[in-house]
Amino acid sequence: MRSLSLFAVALLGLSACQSAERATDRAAEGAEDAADATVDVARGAADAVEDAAGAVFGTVADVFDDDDSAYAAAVVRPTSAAGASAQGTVSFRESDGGLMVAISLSGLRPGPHAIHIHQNAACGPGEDGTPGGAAGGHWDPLSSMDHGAPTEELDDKHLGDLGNFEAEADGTADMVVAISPFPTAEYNVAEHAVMIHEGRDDLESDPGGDAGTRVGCGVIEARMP
Ligand SMILES: [Cu+2]
Repeated sequence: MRSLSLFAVALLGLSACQSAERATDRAAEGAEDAADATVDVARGAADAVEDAAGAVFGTVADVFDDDDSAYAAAVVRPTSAAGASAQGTVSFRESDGGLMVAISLSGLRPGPHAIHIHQNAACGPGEDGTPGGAAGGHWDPLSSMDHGAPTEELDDKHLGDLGNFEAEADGTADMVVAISPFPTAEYNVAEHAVMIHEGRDDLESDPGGDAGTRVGCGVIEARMP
């Protein structure tokens, strides 16, 4: 618990602001928040997931509790990229002819970020050490072999091309983006990875939209019946 509290303080301090000076000022505040967080963690200990660094994230079951219309969801954690701190949740709902993607993230550089579904249900480094590389390339079950905008026709984009979203000045993003067309009945997003990139997707460059480093990733799980 002690290492968890220290980690929580560091995390709260870092995400609260980018200036080291202000982070110091916030440390006392962060300690109080961390104490509260510790209580919450203790309550959720039965299903909490602890990573190698001792950080505790929510579970996909928690995401489904919060979003009862979601059919698939992922808990996003930072990749191994230096300075990566993107974390939160992404959930997926069906809509008429499309897909609704609910994004709730923090620890982001303010501004636009690419979000994609990558092929593999894995978030670790690639064989060459690339952060998030184990997720492979964009999910492309229709073999379009063509990167594009999420609003393009199915043969002009990968199904995993979810476009961009905007992070606020405080590094958070809470929004729902609509992807259409998207054949949700035929293609399930589960058992793939949702990837958050450091940069903006230019919506055309093959194969990845020139979106930069992979900074956050989560394996997408289906809701159990
Ligand atoms: Cu990507």
